[in-house]
Amino acid sequence: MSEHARRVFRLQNKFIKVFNMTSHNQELFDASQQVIPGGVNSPVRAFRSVGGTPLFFQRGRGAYVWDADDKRYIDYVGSWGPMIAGHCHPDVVKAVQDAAANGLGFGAPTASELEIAGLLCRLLPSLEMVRLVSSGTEATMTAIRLARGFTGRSRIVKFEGCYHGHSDGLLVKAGSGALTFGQPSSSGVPAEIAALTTVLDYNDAAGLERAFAEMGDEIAAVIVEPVAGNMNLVAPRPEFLAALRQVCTRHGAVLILDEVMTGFRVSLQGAQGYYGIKPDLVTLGKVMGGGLPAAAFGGRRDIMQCLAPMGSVYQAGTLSGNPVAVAAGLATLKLVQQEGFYEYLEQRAKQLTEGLTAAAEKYGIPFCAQSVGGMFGLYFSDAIPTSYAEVMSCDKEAFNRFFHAMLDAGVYLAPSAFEAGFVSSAHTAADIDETIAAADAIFSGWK
Ligand code: HOZ
Repeated sequence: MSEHARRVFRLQNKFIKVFNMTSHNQELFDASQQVIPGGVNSPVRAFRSVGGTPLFFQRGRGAYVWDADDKRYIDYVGSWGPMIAGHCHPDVVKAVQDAAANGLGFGAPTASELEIAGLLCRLLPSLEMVRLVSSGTEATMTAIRLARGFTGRSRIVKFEGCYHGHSDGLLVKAGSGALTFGQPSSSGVPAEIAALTTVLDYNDAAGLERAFAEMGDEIAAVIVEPVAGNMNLVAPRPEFLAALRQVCTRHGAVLILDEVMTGFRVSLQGAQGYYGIKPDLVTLGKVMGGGLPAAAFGGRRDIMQCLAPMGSVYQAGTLSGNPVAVAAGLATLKLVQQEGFYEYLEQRAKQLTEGLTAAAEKYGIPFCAQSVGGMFGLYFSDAIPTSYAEVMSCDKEAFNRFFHAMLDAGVYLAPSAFEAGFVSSAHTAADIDETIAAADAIFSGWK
């Protein structure tokens, strides 16, 4: 256990007596549950879906993380996406240190905000203007408000199993933790707010057309994960993406691509570049913050100009554009622009998914996997799911067993069957081979 973790634990132990515990993870979890609801600050981290004790991490380096017992894991969560260059990349750490030495925050404009805004607009052609915020939730929440302000309409459309952060109107039939715990619609969301959200089936172009035929003139925006990554990974059908663009244009609705997960993850131009779809608004987070809290939304100039102080749609934030977070983002965005970065990432992700699939096949286990750029999905199923319903019919218990066996073998996968996985440029071919060998050993004894 690190000195810091030890200090925290000693502090907690002033109030709580824990007997006969051998795992420091368990000790920390027991103590945490006394002062943090569920012992965690974000629900999926509690391991409720897979069972067992969550790991408390003390450090990370490259493709590896170490838990409170000092056990090393090959990490396929990468802080849920941001660690695209691996943990503690020296360039990112140096940029953060330099920025911190100049001031942790001003609540006033800085030149680095201009630099990252300009870079985002250059890298993503659909961004004519961009505003920085601190989290993906803030980005999506504000993009929705902006679309409503711009169109003067109230209704929004989302897709079952897609997760766009935890603002009220978006926590309706949501993915990620909401799905993991079987409560895809949160209590505390007023029915009147939820009623303004129409939920459709992901990848169902005909359903989308029908909804627009019925109420197209009420719809302010359609928000979608261009690759769904919060109900495991579901890749978009090309006709679905094309229909999204067509109906939004036809009916004057704002198409919001939620690229918090896919932005700078599936390609340098995100999913919009990967699939060739032009959104009206885009939300970004994760990679663009390099592991620190930076996120953004942006898009068409005529829409973005509706934002205060130019327009009447309000949004603000003390930490928006925080210089230390922006420095981490800029350093990370510099790394991903290096020649061959995404080819390497894609190769590692493919090596992993193909290797795991081949291992399972050897023992006749119904398992498949796929990747898009640097993100991947694993499914205990005969076929790769293309819809929410198909994801739900995968064998969740098999995933949970696999998850724990991999954890024992030193491989850290997302602790839920409903989350995508991530590789980084720090993962070597040898790391992936080690992961596949661990899975092979597990599958060889699978009953
Ligand atoms: N919403 C994240 C998974 N898609 C989980 C975030 C976290 O627990 O850090």
